[in-house]
Amino acid sequence: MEDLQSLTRPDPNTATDPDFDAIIIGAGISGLYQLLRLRDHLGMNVQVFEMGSGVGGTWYWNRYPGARFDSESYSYGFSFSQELLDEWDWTEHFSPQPETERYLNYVTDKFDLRRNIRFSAKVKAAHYQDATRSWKVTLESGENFTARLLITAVGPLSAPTFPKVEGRESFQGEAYHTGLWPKHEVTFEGKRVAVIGTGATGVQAITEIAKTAKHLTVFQRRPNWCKPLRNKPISKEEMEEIRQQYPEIFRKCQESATCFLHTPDRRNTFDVPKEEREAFWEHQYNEPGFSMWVGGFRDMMTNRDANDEVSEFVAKKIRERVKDPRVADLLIPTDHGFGTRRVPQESGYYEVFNQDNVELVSILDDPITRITPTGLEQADRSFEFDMIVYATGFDAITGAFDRIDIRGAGGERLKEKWRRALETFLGMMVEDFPNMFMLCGPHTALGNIPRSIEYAVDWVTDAIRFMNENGYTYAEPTRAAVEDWTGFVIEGNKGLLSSEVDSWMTGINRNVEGKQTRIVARYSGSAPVFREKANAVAKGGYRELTVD
Ligand code: NA7
Repeated sequence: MEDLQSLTRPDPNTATDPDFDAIIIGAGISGLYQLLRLRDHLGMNVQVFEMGSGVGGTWYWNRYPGARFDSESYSYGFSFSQELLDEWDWTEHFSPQPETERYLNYVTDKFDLRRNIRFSAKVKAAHYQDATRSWKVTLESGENFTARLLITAVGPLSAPTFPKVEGRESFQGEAYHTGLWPKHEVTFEGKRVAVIGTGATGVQAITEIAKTAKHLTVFQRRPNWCKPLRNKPISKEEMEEIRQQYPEIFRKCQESATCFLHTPDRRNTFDVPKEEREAFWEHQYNEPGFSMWVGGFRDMMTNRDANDEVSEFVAKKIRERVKDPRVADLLIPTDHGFGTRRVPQESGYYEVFNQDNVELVSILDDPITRITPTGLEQADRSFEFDMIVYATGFDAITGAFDRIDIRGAGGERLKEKWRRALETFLGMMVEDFPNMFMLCGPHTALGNIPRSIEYAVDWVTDAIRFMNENGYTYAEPTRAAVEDWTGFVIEGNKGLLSSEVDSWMTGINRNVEGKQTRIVARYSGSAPVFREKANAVAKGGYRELTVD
């Protein structure tokens, strides 16, 4: 509160009302729910700008073959509406992209959200204006809009990146990035296809493309530890049973550290006799979903020897499943342990490499040097393709923010500020960026993402209600609050094996300038602790914010 004297108050003679109470960027899961809460619960005038031509965010853009949930469908959907839970039937334990996109459209229509969303409206810039205490938002089209509040719902994995390789534009065949997959049908029959990238996306796409492509060449830089997804259809009867269990399902998600249905085993690895732990992993390997990743022994992510053991268990599985031992060796990670990067979930991925129409090419020591009009080249080998699929990931967490010219009070760009030091308050607010709230921002709880989103949206809504009820037109986190939270997040990362590994989770993307050094971009503490801390802020009357 000590800064109040220096705050600029809007000049009543010149200040005009902003066009909207709030502008939300993005109509994915977080943007949709935030719109509903602000419009229907707080009665605000809200506008959403969405760059896609439909709703869904991740589930709109990632329509590549094989795209599906890695979370159990019924733990992933919205929980806020009993009516919605009663009406919607999931047909698979891990919903495929088309069904999820249908679901999000259903939600949009059920709650009449479409009328406040402008599609194909890409936000180019958002500048805070001191004089009016409002945000000026500029679209690619050049149109400008103003709002008291800016809410970013841009997603943590929504800025696709391509390899920095010469000649990409020269390729004459079909070329697709998985995160920008076209709406028209793409077929692989009779085609020679290349897939570059073997992350969670690549693993799903490769398994599907291998079914019909004439020939598939997989270019792998570093392999990941994958675990069987074990998806199954959900019958009508089973869905009825699941519906009865919804309160229990959401309670479990609330209590779990990562908001998934799975929770770590309370035992440490070496407290369990060898035979028993092998049996435990065998059981987990056969369980659906993230059982083995987030449900492992509690020291799996902190004790190197423990992690080595579970890694060796999974390596053994890979060797059993891949016939050619040389190929199996290439598919087994050697630079990181199981679970220290995102674990892709697969449905027959390893068996793909036993097929005659599939070749695995390691580009770790022999990178792609050039894309040519007809294919691509390594130093001593050239390939011809009809199609190249880039499963090369995203400029994660801060990338979508970096792509918009967001400037706070004083005019500094958020990208520059975060380049100096990535600091936030609860991952939801940033110092010097008044009246801006972030959903799925850096340093916030993620995990099973819709669970975290619902919480974050409710928290933001309560903070805005507090502003409205008190007539505040200004809210910004204090320096002390930002330092506390950022320090807490950094501290929580210490000792985790995942913090020692290059991945999007540690802020690395070699295709993006300035993203070559590991940073603490994610909150890796538990979601219940996150909520406890965020709840305390609300309960305490938002003393961590400067308001006026
Ligand atoms: P990821 O997990 O970041 O994977 C990207 C993959 O692309 C990974 O195998 C990369 O190899 C590879 N890659 C990236 N750039 C290159 C270049 N230049 N050359 C060769 N290979 C490259 O992204 P996904 O889309 O799979 O998944 C993102 C998240 O979405 C996922 O974790 C889920 O949470 C949902 P690398 O490993 O860097 O050596």
